[in-house]
Amino acid sequence: MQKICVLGLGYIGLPTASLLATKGFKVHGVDVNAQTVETINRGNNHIHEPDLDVLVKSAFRSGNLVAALEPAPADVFILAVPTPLKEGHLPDITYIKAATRAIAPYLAPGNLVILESTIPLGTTEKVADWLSELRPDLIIPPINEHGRTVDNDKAQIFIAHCPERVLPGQILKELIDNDRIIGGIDQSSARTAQLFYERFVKGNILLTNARTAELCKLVENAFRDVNIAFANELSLICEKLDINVWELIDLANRHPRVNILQPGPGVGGHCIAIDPWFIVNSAPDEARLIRTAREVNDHKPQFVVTKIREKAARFKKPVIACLGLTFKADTDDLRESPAVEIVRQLAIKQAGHILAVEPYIGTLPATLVNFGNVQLADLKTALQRADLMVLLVNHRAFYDIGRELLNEKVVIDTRGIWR
Ligand code: SAJ
Repeated sequence: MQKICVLGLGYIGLPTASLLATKGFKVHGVDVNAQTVETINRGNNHIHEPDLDVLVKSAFRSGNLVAALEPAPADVFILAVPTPLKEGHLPDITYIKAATRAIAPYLAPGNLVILESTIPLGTTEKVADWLSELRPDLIIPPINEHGRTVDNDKAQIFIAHCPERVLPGQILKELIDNDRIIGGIDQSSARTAQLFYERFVKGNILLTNARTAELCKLVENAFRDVNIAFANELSLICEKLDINVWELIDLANRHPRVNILQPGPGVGGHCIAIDPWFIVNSAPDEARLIRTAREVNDHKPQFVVTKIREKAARFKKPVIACLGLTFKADTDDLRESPAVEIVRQLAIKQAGHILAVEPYIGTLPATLVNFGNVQLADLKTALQRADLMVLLVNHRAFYDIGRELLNEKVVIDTRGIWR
């Protein structure tokens, strides 16, 4: 297992491909975006992640990482393509299907196919089915009449789901240190994938079947979503009852078995706001709490917008400083950011003139650029000009703002850093 083909050079695929290349594997990275391929083949990085630029550069310099638009023969194929939501909160596995089709002609006996993408229940089995159709000449681990895979000594292709679990902002460390779950389509697939991951992962490697691994990944993110929803719901309750939610949570967390997470302006990023829907979709009648948590978290930006508009209405020509646009602290990652959505809603509803303060970006994101009432500003300007200071992201830089500078302002702190 020396030659690796990685499909999808995004947030997971590129760090994985680069790491493998620096560990001495020969990596052929594939992406459908020609610009991405070009960037990587010049040794550059298109993903925002601490230290990834250094890793990509050293992978490129080692000569072990090459990017291309098409796959190539390999020992291991890793699928790290997106699985977004489509209309009606339904999972869209089009990219998984396209990637499966793309690798099919290159497969040879003994190859291992790994799905690292987050996938709905049963997708690993679907990939096995698709490959059987596309390559009838190969023996793919068969599925019995109950939809379960069965061990077959003669199987020529190994297939496993090994979900990524890395935290944006700490990807390089977590790729190596985190425990990994490997769900084999059959036992020999799981064991073969284990041999591969053991070569670069320091965490424990735990083997199971494909369906359990699929649900395990979804459950991890749904667990966090439900817990954040609990905190967000508390923030609404406290608002109504005029109680400081941050003090309340601090106090409740002094109980030895209570650990409430932090409320915020909503849940962003590409994972937690999406993956729980995959569970709801597979078990709609049973996943009631998981669905409600999603709804609670999705409602939070709207709640924040309403609160800002109410306070802004006190001013004739309100200037509203919105501090932070990213989806979480100390990153420049804007994916599915509730802060961006809040600013967009304020702009649409003409709530005032908006000064967006985001130290990690140089230009407004595309969704905000065409509004005449939104401009990017530095913190100093915002403190001078704003009537309302709205804290949307708990970036380190915002903790140090002198409280005396906020005295004259209306303050809305969605993250509780100025409590
Ligand atoms: N958030 C809160 N309150 C909190 C914690 C988080 O409002 O107490 C918000 C954040 O501000 C952000 C969102 O939740 O908008 C998600 O941030 P996060 O840091 O919790 O998680 P992600 O989306 O960056 O990464 C998650 C991780 N999953 C878990 O921690 C269970 C990561 O390990 C996964 O690999 C990643 O999703 C993924 O790719 O699935």
